[in-house]
This record gives sequence, structure tokens and C-alpha cells, in this order.
Amino acid sequence: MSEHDDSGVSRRNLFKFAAAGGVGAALAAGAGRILPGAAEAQQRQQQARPGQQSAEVPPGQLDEYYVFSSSGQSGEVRILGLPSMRELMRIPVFNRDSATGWGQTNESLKVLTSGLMPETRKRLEKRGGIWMNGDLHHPHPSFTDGTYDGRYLFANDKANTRICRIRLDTMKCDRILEVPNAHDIHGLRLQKYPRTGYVFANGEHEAPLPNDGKSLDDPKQYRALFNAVDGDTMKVAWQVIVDGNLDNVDADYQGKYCFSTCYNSEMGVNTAEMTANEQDWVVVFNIKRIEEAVKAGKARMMNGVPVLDGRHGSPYTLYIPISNSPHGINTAPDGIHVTVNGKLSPTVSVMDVRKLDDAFAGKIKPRDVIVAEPQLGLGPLHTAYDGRGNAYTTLFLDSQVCKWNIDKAIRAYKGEQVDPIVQKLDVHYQPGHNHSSMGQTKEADGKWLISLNKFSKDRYLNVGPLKPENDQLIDISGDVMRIVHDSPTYAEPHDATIVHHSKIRPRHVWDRNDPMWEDARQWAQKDGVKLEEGATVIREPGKARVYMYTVAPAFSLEKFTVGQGDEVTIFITNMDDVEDLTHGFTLSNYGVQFEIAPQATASVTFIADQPGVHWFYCVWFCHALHMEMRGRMLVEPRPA
Ligand code: K7E
Ligand code: CUA
Repeated sequence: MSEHDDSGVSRRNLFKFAAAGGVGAALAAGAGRILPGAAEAQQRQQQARPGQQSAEVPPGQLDEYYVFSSSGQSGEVRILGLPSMRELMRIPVFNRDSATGWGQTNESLKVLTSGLMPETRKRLEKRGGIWMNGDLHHPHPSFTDGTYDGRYLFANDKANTRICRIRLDTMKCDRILEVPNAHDIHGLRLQKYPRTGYVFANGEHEAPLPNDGKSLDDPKQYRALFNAVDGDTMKVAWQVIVDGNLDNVDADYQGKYCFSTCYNSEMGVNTAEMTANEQDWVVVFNIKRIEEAVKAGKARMMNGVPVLDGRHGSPYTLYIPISNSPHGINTAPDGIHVTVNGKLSPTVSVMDVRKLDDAFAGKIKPRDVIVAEPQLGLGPLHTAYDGRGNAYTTLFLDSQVCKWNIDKAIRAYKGEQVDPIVQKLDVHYQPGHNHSSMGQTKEADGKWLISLNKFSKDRYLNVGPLKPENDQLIDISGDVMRIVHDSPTYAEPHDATIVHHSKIRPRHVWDRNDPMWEDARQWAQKDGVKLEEGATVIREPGKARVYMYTVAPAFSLEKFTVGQGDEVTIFITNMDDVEDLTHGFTLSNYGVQFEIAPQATASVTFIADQPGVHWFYCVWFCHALHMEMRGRMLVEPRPA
């Protein structure tokens, strides 16, 4: 085996494991934990059996899991198959997409603009009408009773303070909400019980409230807000002002509490200030108390949203001190334990949610909800679980995944001489999030782990200075972890959710009654046209509405005529109902291009500003005569 062998029992790992016994013991002495000797560790490694699963999915066979992967600054959601790690589809959300026309069709523009605040819509009038960028970190599917129900997927946009909802029946985004009062939504997770319910979202950055130009450089006046959005109506249900900022969030399995990490309790505005304190905190939110206060009218209405003050001393929140700058926070599938990942501290802190009632009642100190604090290594960021009592924490600085046992960590915290660390596995390189199969539900199955690594460096052919990231697939079904697959990914997989395929039941073709094209249906009704049979142009002064349908390999109109300067709306309905028979519409030299999937309607509006003959053609390969699937837009010059 070479130095770079990735199996859990490589020599390099054995060396590290042994070394940890000496160096680690000294480091950990203060934490009341004594590590076993190198020999014992070595013996345990030799006895440990790695899993036997393969990443190979032979041609013609399907993956067992969906992975909903974020794309960070690309602004979209990607669907992968696992274990193959093949990319199956992309769902455009906060980005502009050429192939599907997302950000151009009237249907997508409605999604992109209808949830914006009026001021933002006004600002965007001069900027093309929509935000062209997004920063999507945290995609999470909706829950019922602690597991995925296949309805929706929610995600954040840190760049422009938005939350999106994606329908899992069609895999298209149907709602985008701009969250008022808060700034730069980062952490996002969902209510797990009884159902979603709430989408919990953290405003990460602090700013004056309201942010109207006063107190510009007076950080003492800056506020950060925690947000609960109703996932059914996609409206903000309530907001809570907190001390410090907010980073990541998770919720319990009881429907009582949710909790956010704070890395900037100092309310500093530069790195030195933000990392000055030895301790920051986790803020726990008491959902019932908050709901009662909102109902009783105790909240201040700001931009139509009830806002409560949850700073120190309020009945709505609990502040639990945690070592310097915690980052990820992850509820275990046992429904009891919550891991807070240290980032600048080599430790993770484990909360027991059963103690939160007493802590809120003042019977125990906030810090008494911590039941374990194992020291794992440098830069713990996020933790995943296998449902067998083990946790897997990414160590960003050490470039490792650390497997540790929750029960042993609790016993070590009580003073017992037991080592909670099971194994450390090198990953390549600098992991952020990691995820286990079904591991964020009560149905964690302990089969797979993916480590989403921020750097790929030498793992792939050099593609120039900008490199892909590296998602590594790890078999965790055995006693020790084993890397089985590397896959490069474009910017930037922060977070992902691994969902068993049985939980998701997407449609094969669209339902003609889908609400997505409700506006198109209303226009057609007004014009006395049926979308399904349209082959006509309705012209009125300055405007034209073109109705077409498609049946491979033809558009129902081979030509249509409009006047120069007309505002033209083209509605196209794909009447093919064969699976995968998607057509596209591209209007040459007009910047118009979009997808029309089987049984869907899509529309676009533009100004016919250039006279002459302009070909339109089908842009999704559909038929042997796909090239011939084209027609002409004739634009009559404006009378001189
Ligand atoms: Cu750790 Cu935005 Cu979830 Cu990235 S956050 S890594
Ligand atoms: Cu229709 Cu290609």
C-alpha cells in the first residue's frame, strides 16, 4: 500500500493514530480524557473490518440514493445519484440558466420576483429585474415525523437574503422569498416534527435595524435576526433579535427547540475582533414561548413581520457558552444529542436536548446541557451520524474525517478512561460539510458518507488555476471507513442531503393542470385560445401574443408576424407526452431560449426591436428531424 492509499487501515493512518496516543493525551489531559497506548490502537485497527460496498453502478442500473447538493456561489441545486456520484440534473434557482431559460421565462420570472420586497423590486428595475447571482449553501428536504416526506426542498441564498422552495414532484423551484429585516441568510434547516412546518434560517451578518443609513459605523447598534418561515405559505412567521451573530442552525426531533451557533458574540467587524473572546455561544430558541408571545401581540411589527427581542435575559432564548467560534450544529438521529462543532476549538460540544426544559426553567445552568466535549482534532466543522451511535466530524485543518462514539464521549466527559475516537481518515483536502445516508433523519442507515472537500489540488488533471472541489464517497458500513470514489465538482458543494430513492416520487411528465403556468392559462382564456391547440397570433397596438404547441418534430406555427417595437409574448405548450421528449425554443439573435418539457407550457416576453426575418428553432434534441424543427418570426418594420 502506498502512502496515498485511502483505505481505513493505511500505514499513514496507523502512524497518525499511534502518534495521537502520545501527543493527543498531553493535549487532552485538561479535558479529563486519557487515550490508550499505540499498541492497543494498532490492534484495534488490525481487527477492524472495512465495509465491502462498491461505488459502481453498472450501465442500466439505478442509484440507491438521491443526493441534493448545493452549489454555493453557482446558486443552483444539483441532483446526484449515490453511490455512483453521477450528476443527474441541475435545478436552477438563484442563477440564470441558458438551457432551461430560468431567469427569462415568464414562469421563472414570477418565482424570482414575486417574493421580493417592494423596495428590492424597484431597485432591480434598473438592473434587469432579477438578481443574477446567489450563494446557495444548505438544501434540505421537508420532513414529516422525523423523516423525509418527498414534498419540498428548501435552501438559502446568503448573497441576497433569500429562501427558496423546490417542488420535489417536478424538481423545479416554485417560490423564492426575500427575508426582510435580516441580512444574508446562512444556516438553514427544517422543523422535523411534527412536520415542516417551519424553515429555520439564520441572518448571519449584523446591521442596523432598520438599515436606513443611521448608525452606519456604530456596530453596537447592529443586530442579527433569527427567522422562522412558514414552509407552506412561504411567509416569514416570526423573527427574533439575538445577541451576537448566527451561523448554522438545526432543530430537535420533538418540535420544541431549534438552535443556532454564534461565532461572533463580540459583534466585531474584523477578524481580530470576531475571534477575540475565548467563548462564543449557541442560542436555543423556545418555539412554544415564541409562538405564544407572537399570538399575544408582544412582537413589534417590522416590514409586516412580527419581531421579538431575544437578547440575553429574554424568555425566548437560552445562551449556551461554547468554545471559540463554533460552526456546524447537527442533531443526531437518536433525537437526543446535538453536536456543536468547534472550528477554532479542537473540540465538539454535545448537548442533550432533554435537559433544555430544565435549563429554560432555570433549574440548571445553560452550560449543564453539555454532556460531552471530545477533543477530535483541528478545525471541526460539521458532523454526520450512522444511526449506530457513531458520529463523523470533518476536521478542516487536519484534512480528516474523525469517527467517534457518542456514548464513549459522554462517559469520558464524566471522567471514565475511555477513548471516544474510533478512526481518523485522511480526505483530500480540507473538508467542510459531510453527510451520511439518511443521516439527518431518524432513519439514518449508516451505509455511506460523503466528504465535501474544498480543495482538490493534485487529485485531477490540471485544469488551470481554478480547480474543482472534491466530493469523496466513503463506505461507513464496516468498522472502519474506506474511501471508494472521488468526484470533482464545480463551485461549490457546501452541503448535501442523501435521501433514499423511495422517499422521492417525481413525475415523469408534467400535469397539464399544473399551477406553474396559471398566468399563461389566463391569457389564453382572455384571448379565446386553448394552450394545447394554439396556432395563432393575437395582435393589438404595440403588442402581440403568439400561441404555439409542439409535437415532434414541428412547432404548430411555421411563421408568425409581429410589428417592430411590439411587446411580444410567446406561449408554447409541448403536447408530446412521451417521457424525456423535451423541446426547446431559441429565437436567434434575440437572446431568447428556454425548455419545454413534456406536457408543459412555457412563455417568454420580449420587444421585437429588430425588423427582418428571425429564425426560431428547437434547442433540445427531440427527433431525427430536430434540425428541421424551426420557423420564422417576421418583424415588419415600423412605418417611417
Ligand atoms: Cu460550513 Cu455555509 Cu454549511 Cu459551507 S457552511 S462548509
Ligand atoms: Cu423539438 Cu428538438
